[in-house]
Amino acid sequence: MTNPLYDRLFGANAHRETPFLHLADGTTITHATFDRTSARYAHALAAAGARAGDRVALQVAKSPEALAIVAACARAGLIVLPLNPAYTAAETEYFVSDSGARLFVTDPARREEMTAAAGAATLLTLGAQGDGTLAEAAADRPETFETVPRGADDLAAFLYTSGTTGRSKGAMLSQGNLLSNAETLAEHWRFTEDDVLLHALPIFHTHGLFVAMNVTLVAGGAMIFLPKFDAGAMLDHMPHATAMMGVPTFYTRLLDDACFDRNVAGHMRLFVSGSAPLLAETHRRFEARTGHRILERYGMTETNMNTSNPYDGDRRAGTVGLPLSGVELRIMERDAPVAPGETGTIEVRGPNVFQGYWNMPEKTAEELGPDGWFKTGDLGTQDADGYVTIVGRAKDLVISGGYNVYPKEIEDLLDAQPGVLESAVIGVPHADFGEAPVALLVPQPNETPDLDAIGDALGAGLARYKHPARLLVVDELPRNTMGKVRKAALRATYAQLLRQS
Ligand code: MCA
Ligand code: AMP
Repeated sequence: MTNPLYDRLFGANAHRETPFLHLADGTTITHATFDRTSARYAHALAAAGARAGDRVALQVAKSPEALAIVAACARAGLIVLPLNPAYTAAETEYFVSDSGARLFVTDPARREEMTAAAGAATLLTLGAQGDGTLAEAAADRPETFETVPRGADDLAAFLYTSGTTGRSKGAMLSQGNLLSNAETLAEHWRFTEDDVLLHALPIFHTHGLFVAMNVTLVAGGAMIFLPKFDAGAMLDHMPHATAMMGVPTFYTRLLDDACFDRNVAGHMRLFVSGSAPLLAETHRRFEARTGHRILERYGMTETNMNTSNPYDGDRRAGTVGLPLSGVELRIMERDAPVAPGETGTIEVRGPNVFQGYWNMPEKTAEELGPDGWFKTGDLGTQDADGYVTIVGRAKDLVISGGYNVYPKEIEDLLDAQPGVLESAVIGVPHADFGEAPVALLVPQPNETPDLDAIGDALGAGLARYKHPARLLVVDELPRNTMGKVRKAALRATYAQLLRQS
């Protein structure tokens, strides 16, 4: 093999005249057509100046062309850096400049807005309909491409993950990281070429891109590729699918639809949940409604997937299952493993664990030990049977609808607003998104913060999903003897705040 990731995921399917993508408009794209498209994009990326090892920042709508660019990066030895299109220009600028991206691909409608964010990168565009300068540049290129040789240790992707303190960190994932996990999961979850995955996740995170797409490709299967989650569309397409991967919000929204029943789910063989905690109650309601037991798994941007409930064995509600084959997991307390059933921080080691944070050797050393153990920042237990349960997070993080929201990023912005002395952002239970951020503001003495103006400042600076569901003015923040804000106490105080939403 000259390029393990391309060869195994894409090259191995290039001869298949069978469907790879079924689109919402009824069109089907075969594996063979997809491979020819990715060859054209690989030529276009090379013509735009990208060379092996360069970063390509990809902030585009979910489309077959976007996936073809991901494949093009693999075959051209480029490092793909997927970015959420919801990011503001201010957020985007950091990722493009920090990664030193050679190319930055954004939506044609945002070309002007993103010119400054592009910095030294060449700005190209790709629209949801396959329009834009990159699509034009790819249109007449050859449909074969000489694969650029790569090895398992060469980098394939950067995914930025915000830090609980400081700047967002670029997690460097190698070809071997992505491929080993995709192969393990495809086997564990019994994917075959007959599978049709109902795909409604975004493609700028591990879940939608490296789990859903790569597992399908390892098996040579197909995806019903929908632009986003919409319960009605899911119900329409599910009878033609065999598997679905989703965040817990997908499952609660499906259950909220009275038309969702055993018949709709009758053709399905597997429902996978992850990215955020699935309530045991949702698991039970889902089984009662459909007869299916959701298979919950646990992963991270830095590690891909770590654990999974078994395919054949007992899928235990409220647990994330057992360590995947090849993945070691331990629960630690003050540098020593705890007894079975005791709580500690979860550490993992294996071929899935990333190569470190881009240009941040100190941050890397803090979290990834020289012996290969990675500190996840999640708190968990492991029972005598090996089942892992996540009981909390040592890191200050809110997960809203499967998206990570880092309180520190919002607090920094709030603290800089006129009239604000200090702030604290906490995650509060939310019926639809699992949890949602809420901000508590302490005013400067004798001042009244202008909440509308603060809302506008948040809008300009932060993607919509990071906006606090409520801005509350309080007299003071509770602190411990070290002076640290007692967020657990705040979470308890405001636990019912969003219950009605
Ligand atoms: C949308 N909004 C949100 C969220 N999504 N607000 C908070 N949290 C969110 N997750 C905003 C919209 O901008 C909109 O604002 C309003 O909420 C209502 O939008 P709605 O149409 O209801 O939302 P949606 O577009 O249907 O999206 C909800 C969603 C989506 C389907 C849950 O957020 C989603 O697909 N989440 C999946 C995220 C994911 O893939 N995570 C994996 C990363 P307005 O009304 O103002 O317009 S984690 C990962 O990869 C690790 C490794 C792992 O383990 O998997
Ligand atoms: P990210 O940094 O976006 O990759 O998010 C990873 C984090 O999502 C993990 O560290 C966990 O806190 C959380 N997570 C992922 N899967 C699960 C799950 N099944 N249950 C609970 N939390 C999860």
